[in-house]
Amino acid sequence: MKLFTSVHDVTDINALAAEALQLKQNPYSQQHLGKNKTLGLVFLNPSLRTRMSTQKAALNLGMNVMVLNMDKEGWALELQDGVVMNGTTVEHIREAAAVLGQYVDIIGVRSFPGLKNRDEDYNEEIFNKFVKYCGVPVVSLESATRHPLQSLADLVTITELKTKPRPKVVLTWAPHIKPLPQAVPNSFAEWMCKADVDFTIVHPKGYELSTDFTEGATITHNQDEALADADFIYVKNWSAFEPYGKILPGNEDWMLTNEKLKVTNDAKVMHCLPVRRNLELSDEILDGPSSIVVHEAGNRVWAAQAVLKQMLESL
Ligand code: AN0
Ligand code: CP
Repeated sequence: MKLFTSVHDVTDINALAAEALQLKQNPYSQQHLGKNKTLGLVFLNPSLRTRMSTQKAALNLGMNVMVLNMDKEGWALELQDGVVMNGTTVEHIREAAAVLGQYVDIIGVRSFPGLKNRDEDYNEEIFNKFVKYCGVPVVSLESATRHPLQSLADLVTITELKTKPRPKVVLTWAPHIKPLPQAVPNSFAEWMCKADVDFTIVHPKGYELSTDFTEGATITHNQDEALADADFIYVKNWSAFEPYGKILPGNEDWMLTNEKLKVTNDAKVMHCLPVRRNLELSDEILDGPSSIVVHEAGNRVWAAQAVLKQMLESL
């Protein structure tokens, strides 16, 4: 594997999830693969889980890791071609990415959407320029439209904890006070549409995701009906795709509660984290027996390790 940006970069998602679970059983079995190999992690935005779990995964494989918080520690990046750089930007992404590629064998990049210009975000301009100019394999640490390491960890978690061959999985929109990217729900949707699950997406009218990510999903606006008999509930806020990046008024009652869980099949509740308590998800759920959010975050290590392993094997 030379590129990990979406579900389309993976030939067999179930095999990759199985490999992650194998690595969980035996984390240090592949240390030879990463000897004298270096992973560079480049962050243009904050991160706790992706940062720590991907480093841990690389260390488990015997790699060295270097982290650059580009937004705080790097030079201000110019992205446009052909401009006179007489403003605030100091270094062009052409040189910055190419130079990083000289120092490391694999690069991870986190680059959130601006949520202002939909075409720019959905064309993945920043991420794709890194891929184009760095010259080494690239793994997405969440780009403008997708978060594949998260989605793989989510698939690993569902595979690990399911109690029937084809569980019902429901992605439910949750309230938030800030406009958040569609990357996590887009990505979760495209992975679940390929997984062995019955997949439903439920959200208030106006929060339709791009259909590029949801083919095969059942999409509804009635939360109670969608939650009926669910085995896994994936809670996430996202801003509107149209009008792009906006929060629509109302919908505060979409926060998940224990009362709403009563119609489910004793569902396990997932969230990628970070989560705003009592806005997106209630204390009673996060502190109760239904929540598997910390377990899910733990599985980020094995997801990242499975991906890095396949990349190291193809170097
Ligand atoms: C980000 C998002 O929703 O994409 C990162 C989630 C992993 N969340 C926030 O910005 C709160
Ligand atoms: N879920 C996730 O990617 O968390 P971080 O933003 O903290 O990395």
